[in-house]
Amino acid sequence: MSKLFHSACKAARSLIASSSAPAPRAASSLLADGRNAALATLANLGRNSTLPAAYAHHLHTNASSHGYAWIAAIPAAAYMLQDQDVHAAEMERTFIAIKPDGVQRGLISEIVSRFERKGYKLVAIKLVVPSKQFAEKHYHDLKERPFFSGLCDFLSSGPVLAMVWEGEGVIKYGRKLIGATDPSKSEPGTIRGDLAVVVGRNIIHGSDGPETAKDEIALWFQPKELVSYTSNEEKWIYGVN
Ligand code: IDP
Ligand code: MG
Repeated sequence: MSKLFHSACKAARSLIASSSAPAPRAASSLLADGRNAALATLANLGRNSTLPAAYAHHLHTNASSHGYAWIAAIPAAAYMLQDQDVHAAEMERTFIAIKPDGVQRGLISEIVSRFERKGYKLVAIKLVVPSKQFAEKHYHDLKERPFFSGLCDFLSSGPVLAMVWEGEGVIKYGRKLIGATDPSKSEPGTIRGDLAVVVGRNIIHGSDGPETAKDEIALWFQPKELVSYTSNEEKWIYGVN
């Protein structure tokens, strides 16, 4: 039920963003997903003049018999979509850092712009020089590797641009934007593929999964440094058809 509710919220947001709602699908798929529920809800709110009255009527006469009394909550959900915290809460976040080599080479704007242009949202950013102990915490899972000490020396050798980016699938796709660990094997078009040559100077770090993302964000940022806000572009970046 919460899945349906979630997708109804998304559909409602998309419909609010567009000036003309799409025509509804066949009545047989009524209530098959949250999108149709959201369409009917908006008809109820008088926002959608193109929805046939019979369609909305069908929804109402069937709602309680199918155990969909929760649908009454959707107008409230549509209203809540205006609340930036509600929206921010449903989005994935990842930790991205430009290492000292990337900062020194003047690649900050190039790298930030690749995440921005993709459609991800920057929710935290700061320039820091981490201590070696901090670098060792960050790379704790590599402590058995022969390059561990040199890697931590390097990360703590100068300014690092620490960031948190937010968006649907940002953890996995962020890694795609970054490219393979060894730049000699990274695809052209990726950050490391285009801008780096050797593994010891691969200019950028990105969390490799949901757990590491959570841990790394908590290591580098205090909760109050993470800024939840609604970007005006979101209604053009996200939507359902
Ligand atoms: P990742 O940065 O792509 O997640 P990891 O395997 O987590 O790659 O390694 C962390 C960092 O350690 C790499 O980004 C790279 O800077 C460094 N590193 C990885 N493998 C080697 C190596 O074989 N020699 C030297 N440094 C390495
Ligand atoms: Mg890693």
